[in-house]
Amino acid sequence: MRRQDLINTARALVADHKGLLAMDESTPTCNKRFAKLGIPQTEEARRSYREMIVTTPGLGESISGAILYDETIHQSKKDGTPFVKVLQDAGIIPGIKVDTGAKDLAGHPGEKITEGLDGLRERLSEYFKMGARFAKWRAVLAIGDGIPSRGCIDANAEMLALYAGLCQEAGLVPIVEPEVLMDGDHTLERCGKVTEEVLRMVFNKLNSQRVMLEGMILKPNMVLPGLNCPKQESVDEVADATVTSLLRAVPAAVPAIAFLSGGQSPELASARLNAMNIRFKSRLPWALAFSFARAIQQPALEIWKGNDANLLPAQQALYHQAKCNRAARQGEYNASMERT
Ligand code: 5MM
Repeated sequence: MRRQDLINTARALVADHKGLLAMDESTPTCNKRFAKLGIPQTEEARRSYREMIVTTPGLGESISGAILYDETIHQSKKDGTPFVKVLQDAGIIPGIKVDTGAKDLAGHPGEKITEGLDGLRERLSEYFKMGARFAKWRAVLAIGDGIPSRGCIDANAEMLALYAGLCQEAGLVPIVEPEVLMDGDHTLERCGKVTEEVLRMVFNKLNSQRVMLEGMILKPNMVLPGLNCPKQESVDEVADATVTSLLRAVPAAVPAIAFLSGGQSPELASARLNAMNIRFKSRLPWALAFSFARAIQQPALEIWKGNDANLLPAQQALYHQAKCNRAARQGEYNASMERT
C-alpha cells in the first residue's frame, strides 16, 4: 500500500508536464538574497514573500509540488490559512527540505558534507502529519584541484541513501539532490565525468539501502562548463552532455529527473531543459523535469522587493517563469516567450 502511495506521489510530481518549485531557502540563504535587494531580513518579511509565492493565481497550472523550509511549513497567510492548505487547495503537493545544511568535511579541505540525520525519523513523521508528501536533501560537490575526492563523494552519497530510506519508511518521496557546483574554470567534459562518478556512487548506495527507485526523484545539476571556463558550450551541446551522463548513470526505474538551476539565468535554464526534451524525450526512460528555485523565483523577488504594492507584477513574473518551464518540459519553450 505505502509502496504504491510512494510511486503514485512520485508520478504525480511530474505529471502533466509540471515541475517542482524549490522555495526551501534556509533563513541564512533567504536573508542573503533579501539583503542584496535591501529587503528587511525578518521572519515577517520571509513570511510575506512566501505568501506572495503560494497565493500566485494559477501557479498550480505549471507547478505540481513546492519544497518548503521548516520555518515556512509552519507559517500561514496573514488571514491565518496555513501555507500547506493554500498549496493543497491550489493542487500543489507540499514538500519539505530536511537536511540541516552542508558543513566542512573533516580531513577534506574545500569539501562539504551535508548533515541532518539526527532525529530525522521523528521529523519526517511530523512533516507527514502536517501534510508533506515528499522531502529533499541536498549534497554539495565542488570541482577543483583533486576534488571532489572519493571520500567526499562516498560520504555524501551514503547520507543521501540513508535519508532516502528513512523518507520512504515515513511515506515521503525522497528527492535526492547531489549538486555538482558550477563554480570554477573546469570544462564541460570534466563536469560530465564528475557528475557521472557522483551519480554512480549515489545509486550504488541507494541500492545498498534498499531504496525503491520507482518511489524517488533525482534532482541533479545539468552538466555545464565552470562559470570561469573560457569555453562556454551552446545550449544543444549542454543538453547532449547532460543527457549522455544521465543515461550512463541513472537507472531506468527512476521515474523522473528534476534539475536544479544552480545559478543559471531563468532563460538559460529553460532553454537547456527545452533542448534536452526536444532532442531526447522519445528515447529516455525517465521524465526530464525541473525543480528550480532561483530560475523561477528571481525575477519575482526583484520585482516584489519587500513591498506588497508590487505583489501583482511579482506574481505575474513567478507565474510566467513557471509556465516557461512547463513549456520547456514539452520542448515548446522559446526565448520569445520571455517578457511577453
Ligand atoms: C541548489 O539549490 C536548490 C535548487 O535551487 P536553484 O534552482 O536556485 O539552484 C535549492 O532547493 C536549494 O537547496 C535551496 O534553495 C538552498 O538551500 P540552503 O539550505 O542552501 O539555504
